[in-house]
Amino acid sequence: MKDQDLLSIATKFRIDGSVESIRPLGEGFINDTYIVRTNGDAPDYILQRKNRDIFPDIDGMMGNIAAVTGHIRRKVLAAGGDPMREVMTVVPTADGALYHTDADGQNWAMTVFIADTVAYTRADSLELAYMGGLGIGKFQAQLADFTMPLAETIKGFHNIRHRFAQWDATVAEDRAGRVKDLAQEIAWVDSRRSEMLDYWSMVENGTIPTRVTHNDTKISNILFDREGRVLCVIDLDTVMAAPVHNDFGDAIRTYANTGDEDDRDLSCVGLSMPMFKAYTDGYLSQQAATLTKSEIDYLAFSARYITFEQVLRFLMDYIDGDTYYKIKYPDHNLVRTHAQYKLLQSIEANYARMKETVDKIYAKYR
Ligand code: GN1
Ligand code: MG
Repeated sequence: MKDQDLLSIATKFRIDGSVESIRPLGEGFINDTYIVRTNGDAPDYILQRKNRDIFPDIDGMMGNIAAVTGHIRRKVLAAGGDPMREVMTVVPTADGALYHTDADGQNWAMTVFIADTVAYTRADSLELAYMGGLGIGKFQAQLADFTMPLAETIKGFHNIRHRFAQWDATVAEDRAGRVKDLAQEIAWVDSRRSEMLDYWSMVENGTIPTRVTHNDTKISNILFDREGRVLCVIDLDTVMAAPVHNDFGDAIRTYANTGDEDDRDLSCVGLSMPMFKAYTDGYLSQQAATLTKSEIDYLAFSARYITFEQVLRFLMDYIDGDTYYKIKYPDHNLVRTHAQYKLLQSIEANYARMKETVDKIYAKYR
């Protein structure tokens, strides 16, 4: 995108100061993100082009973000915290809208850049895993009394019944002609269908409640201050009503993996029990008082559920010819599939110990 175009988009928003530069930021798979630097004392800003294919309901998404950040802001103020640092601030356009649509029909949104923060691309210590759990636990706890509804930004995002329907259609269509070489990988998904649907049935029948969840809880979505304290959770695009398990399971999938999400060396990939324990400790330090028995009982299972779902999603995108996730090389989605499957196997092998760990930590906070 040309600098001049970016500048004209940035100035559609109610920003303080004048723009000095606009540069790309970060490595998200989905949106395009820029940092807008301003002169003098004015804050800097984050400008994001929201991916329209993935987030078609921009009104719903931005409405969710505004409602949730507004709710947290009131909590932060009541607790004597700093409302410009402990929650994201959405910057409206000059005419008061939550986003701007450019001449090409692209949707743009802006938030205040929070300065002097530390973010991590991977949780590489037990302290950090504990703090990450605390951060997501606190986020959920701040929203425990949020009045629904929230828009369902991505239909059926972590709904495995919906994912299996997409899966069946994608495998049947075989758009890229890749199914013939994937018998083993496809069996990984199909063989776990019933246990995954059994869990989801409990969400459908209300045994497992839904709450406000973030739905993308990797550590890079938490901002810390320089002293290592959690400031706030960012990337709220996928905030939705869902089981708390989505957030817990996705955090374990990313934090407690000893390797990378797309590791080619499968011997590096596996579940770290100490990291699992540390994250669970931080999380339950904030959420033990809120969660019901069914939520506690399926916390460990959620790591299986979300990691399985990620295997399915990466493989489905590979079968579909790589249309969803940005890839860096031709079989990237297949490499991701294998790495996540290795993690899934490791979680399955540790499952009994994971359940014991949850119960022990829960008992400590009750
Ligand atoms: C996507 O773009 P990013 O990194 O925030 C995806 C997540 C996946 C993740 C896998 C909206 O998140 O669900 O778990 O990639 N987000 C969406 O790395 O699909
Ligand atoms: Mg995200």
